Amino acid sequence: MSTLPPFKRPSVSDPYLAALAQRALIFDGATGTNLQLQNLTAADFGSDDLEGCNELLVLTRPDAIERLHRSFLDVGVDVIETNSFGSFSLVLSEYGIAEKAHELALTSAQIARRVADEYSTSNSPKFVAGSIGPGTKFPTLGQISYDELSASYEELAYGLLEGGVDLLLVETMFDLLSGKAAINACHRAMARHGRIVPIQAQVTIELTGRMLPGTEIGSAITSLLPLGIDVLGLNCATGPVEMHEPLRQLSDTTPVPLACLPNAGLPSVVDGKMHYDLTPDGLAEHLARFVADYGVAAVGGCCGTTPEHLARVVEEVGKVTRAERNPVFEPSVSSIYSSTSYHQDRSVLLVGERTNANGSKKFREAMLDGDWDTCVDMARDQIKEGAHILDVCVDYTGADGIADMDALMSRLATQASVPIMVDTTEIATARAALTWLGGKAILNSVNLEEGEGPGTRLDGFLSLAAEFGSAVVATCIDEVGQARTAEWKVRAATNITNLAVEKYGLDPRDILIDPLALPLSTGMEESRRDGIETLEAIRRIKAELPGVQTILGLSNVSFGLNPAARQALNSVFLHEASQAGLDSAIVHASKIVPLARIDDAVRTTCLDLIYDRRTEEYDPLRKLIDLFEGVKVTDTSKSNLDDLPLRDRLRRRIIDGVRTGLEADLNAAMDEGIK
Ligand code: THG
Repeated sequence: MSTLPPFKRPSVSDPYLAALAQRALIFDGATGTNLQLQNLTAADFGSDDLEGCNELLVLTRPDAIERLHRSFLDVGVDVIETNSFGSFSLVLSEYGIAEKAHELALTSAQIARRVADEYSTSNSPKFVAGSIGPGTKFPTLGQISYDELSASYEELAYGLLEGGVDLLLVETMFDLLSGKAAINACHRAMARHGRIVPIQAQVTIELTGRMLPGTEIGSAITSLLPLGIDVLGLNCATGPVEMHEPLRQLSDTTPVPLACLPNAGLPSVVDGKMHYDLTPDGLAEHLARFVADYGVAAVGGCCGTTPEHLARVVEEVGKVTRAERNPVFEPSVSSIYSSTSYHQDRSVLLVGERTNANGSKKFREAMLDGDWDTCVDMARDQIKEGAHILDVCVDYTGADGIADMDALMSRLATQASVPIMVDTTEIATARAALTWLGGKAILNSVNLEEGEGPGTRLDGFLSLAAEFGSAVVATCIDEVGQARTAEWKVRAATNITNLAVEKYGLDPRDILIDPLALPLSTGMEESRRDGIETLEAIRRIKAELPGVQTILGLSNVSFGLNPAARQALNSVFLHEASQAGLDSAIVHASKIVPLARIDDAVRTTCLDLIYDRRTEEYDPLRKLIDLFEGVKVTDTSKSNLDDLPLRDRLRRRIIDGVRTGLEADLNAAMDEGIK
């Protein structure tokens, strides 16, 4: 699938968004519940096999769908939804009618448009929301690929646009990756059709307070907003009572209008049918409070809500004043589970470096062997050791980056609880990773080496970042080469930031500038000032480029020294960089030692090396090498599982989900008869 050009946004005078800015808009209620009330039979669907495929009714019983729309418009709702929740090939193929996708989408929109226009007046315009449901498959779990799913949604979005909808409603999303596939399908359909309408995205929070895979609402906010949506909200799964907490969070943090369409309470099964028992009064009371307390902009009903419910909602919401919201947005990245702020109190944001085919022999060998369990274990170990994010690199000469990324990300998508930094020089490898990650990832990295413009890596990477809502690391390299002075680093950083923001629509807070930590260990004259220039660049970038983040691949500074010396120099350099304003660093987290634990003589020597304080008779590099001659590192942070008794070892492996060695331990335990 081709990469998306930077998406276009609806104009400021878009009628739906303009109305939403003025007053709370009321959406209609349930489709399924109310169609059931019309007592349709198999004949209405055309055949027994197709019974229950409500989407088909726009062709077989358009009058029933019209009646449904009228029943809600008659009680005064502002927005009706097209009967197209599952009108895309993936869902329709379950009924053997995939080929009808376009016709169903188009017709559903045409019917809703015609009825809405009949009720529309200049004082009270009626809007048509083109409904795009999630389908039944989880891309995050690998049940369907991102690309296949997105292509299927695109057909639906295109038909809805042709039929004249006012907005595209990506609703009932239980998997963030489906949400991304649907939102990008909308952008592509709009680009093809030539008409831009608002996108309203609604996720579904279960009784657990999370989306089905365990996704927190904060993760949805972080991951979906950068894709270019105009309204964010919740619908389905629970009644309004359970929505207070997620709505409060949305209200406090989300810088776009909010929507909320609950069910008529929690469902129960009565006489073999779904039953919802929240009364019209109950629903109306909660929705009016959502508007008055949380400043929700659009409300309506989902499963179990009838025209009687919506009649009361129209009345009660009409009586309240919508709260002013002052959301405070926290720039973050996200895993499929939870969101991680770039801002870490009293610390830098730590990015684990070990899951890198070039940076770790163990990881590389596991990857080349297809031993993915070991790769995943290495990811988890780093999280335990304090990594807030994982840098993942599979680039290795002779290996198949796309296949390796696929294999690894299909696992890490659900088995890594922290956000992923995708470290690759290849656009296709980066894309393979992003099509697995429902959360918000970071692309590492882009630079100006090939310049800008179509066909450059910069263009490829920044287009991907815009499409998938990722953050990016931008390294200070331009057409001349690696920037070596602070002045040059700042210039490269400024150029790339301006491009990313102006041409690709990235938020400056999602740009992590890497001024490049170069080895201080070479002893070569031209690299002596690298530390000074890098620290100065961090200071200037933070001062001159408001909002942008800074990052370093810390371990580079000590390449070639012995491991104990590396640990000391890395730790001292990190401290200096952090003082200069560094926000994040790619590190081996357990190898960073607090300054207080570093011997004074060692610390002074490291500082002298970093700040190039040489004299005729004193070379800090020489001294550092001498100080660590024969010294070994002791890694105290990691308890060695193999040293534990079998029973404790098994317990740890099971609790921590460490597969490696589990089978052998289980066999040993069975042999020994442990119960
Ligand atoms: N900037 C950005 N990204 C980067 C870097 C950077 N990604 C890669 C690298 N630099 C940061 N990652 C590492 C990972 C490992 C090591 C150094 C940097 C490392 N590894 C040991 C070695 O090679 O000696 C471990 C060996 C092993 O265990 O086998 O030093 O600068 N944006």
